[in-house]
Amino acid sequence: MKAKYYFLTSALLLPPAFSGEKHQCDFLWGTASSSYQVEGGWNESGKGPSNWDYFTHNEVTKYTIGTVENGDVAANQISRDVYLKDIQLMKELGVNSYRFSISWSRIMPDGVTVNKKGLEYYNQLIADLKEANIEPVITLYHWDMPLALYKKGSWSNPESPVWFEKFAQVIFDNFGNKSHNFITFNEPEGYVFTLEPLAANLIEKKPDGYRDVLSVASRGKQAVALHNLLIANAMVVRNYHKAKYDGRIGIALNLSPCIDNGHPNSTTEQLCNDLHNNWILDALYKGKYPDAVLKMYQSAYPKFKPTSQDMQLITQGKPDFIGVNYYGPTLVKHDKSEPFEIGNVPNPDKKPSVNGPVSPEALVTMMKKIDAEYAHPTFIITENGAGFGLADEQLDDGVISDKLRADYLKRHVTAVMNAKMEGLDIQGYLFWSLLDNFEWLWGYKNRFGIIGVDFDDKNLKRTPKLSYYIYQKTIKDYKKQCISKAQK
Ligand code: GCO
Repeated sequence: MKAKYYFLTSALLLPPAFSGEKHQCDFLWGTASSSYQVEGGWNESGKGPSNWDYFTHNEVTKYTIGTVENGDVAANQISRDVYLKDIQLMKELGVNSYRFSISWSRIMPDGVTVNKKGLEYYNQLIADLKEANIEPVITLYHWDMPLALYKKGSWSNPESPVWFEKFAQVIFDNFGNKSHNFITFNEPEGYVFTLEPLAANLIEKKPDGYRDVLSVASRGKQAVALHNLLIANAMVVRNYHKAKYDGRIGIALNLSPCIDNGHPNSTTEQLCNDLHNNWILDALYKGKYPDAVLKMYQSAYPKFKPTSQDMQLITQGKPDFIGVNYYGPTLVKHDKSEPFEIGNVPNPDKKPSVNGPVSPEALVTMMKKIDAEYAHPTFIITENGAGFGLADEQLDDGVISDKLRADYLKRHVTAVMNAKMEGLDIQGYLFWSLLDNFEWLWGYKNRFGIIGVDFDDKNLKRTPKLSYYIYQKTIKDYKKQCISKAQK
């Protein structure tokens, strides 16, 4: 990059603000992505249609951002020529891992039959990453499933755990020995309770589609779907462990601590945390759902009757690590007119990010609480990132000058590494995301990449941003201070 940037941003480039003990070199430094958001090739390599092809081809983004957008091409990583250049950029960045997800409908186009060409694509991608000394961190489910299965009711269908178990088995049979890190599900709470029902409501033109998904009636019904998903999680974790692969398997959770600044520890704050964060953590680590929320769901939807055998299975299939997807805290206040009487407090930041207020401190406080409450789990930060809008994406002398994202990244890495030095078992930091990509209901409008993608250019030109260089320097500095296992 241009020398000018080193000069201008010297404050951001100061060595990381920790001088504690050395940490182990096998820490995962990386970036994260997902199949539908970056691959494109929606009907290539024998891929079948997915739920997301269905949502976007039914113009779901028209109802959210006013334009019709989709992941048909996205960042075109289905092309080996294209992704090899991205891998080169990863190499130069200095990362040692890359989180991506496998498109279920590329592997099983109709939800049943295995598509060899789909397997070949991922086999090659894994080989190319490893050739570059980049460890693949493989997510099995980042929200896209074969349309045939979605049409059968998605996770609400009691057969869904078996569908997923079969898919996971194909992945383990083919790639179980090729990666040391697997993730079963990405952000099941946010997806099952909110995003998928919202997408469905929007394309069905349901009046009040937004408010509906927040209601206790909708959430009670979706609790059944999430329960099935947690059973699927347990079955797949168990199978992975039984086969004794040389690796670990975790789950990536959307974790955002609810904070009621006006009334710390209020019932509003507690309820919000139980709804969004503790619902899954309690099920996994305590074999039960938070009582108050369970009662609300059951009174709204009496068919939701988790059995004690189910809960036992869920807690026996504990993940080897918690993947923390953290963007910012959720600020709340009591408000009688809102569902669950939880009102949202607007983001108070002067230059707000679209995914909540910037607070590395809240991440550390949350992880310390989880550490104490759930028997010291291993953590990997599986997503952390920010998008501050177009003002933070302007080209300046060949580099996209995303100062706010660069600052966000730097502050979060510092906080995470300090928390690690203080004793939390944190084994990786994966930034969301390497590239600008298809941001679900918000299309290409919201950008999160440390590398810009020009979606108007036929070659989808990549341009590293300031945050890319800041991350590069940060990783380099931490690597200088690490100690290999043998030395310990
Ligand atoms: C999520 C997903 C990602 C998003 C990212 C930025 O959290 O929504 O895991 O797919 O793109 O979080 O919003």
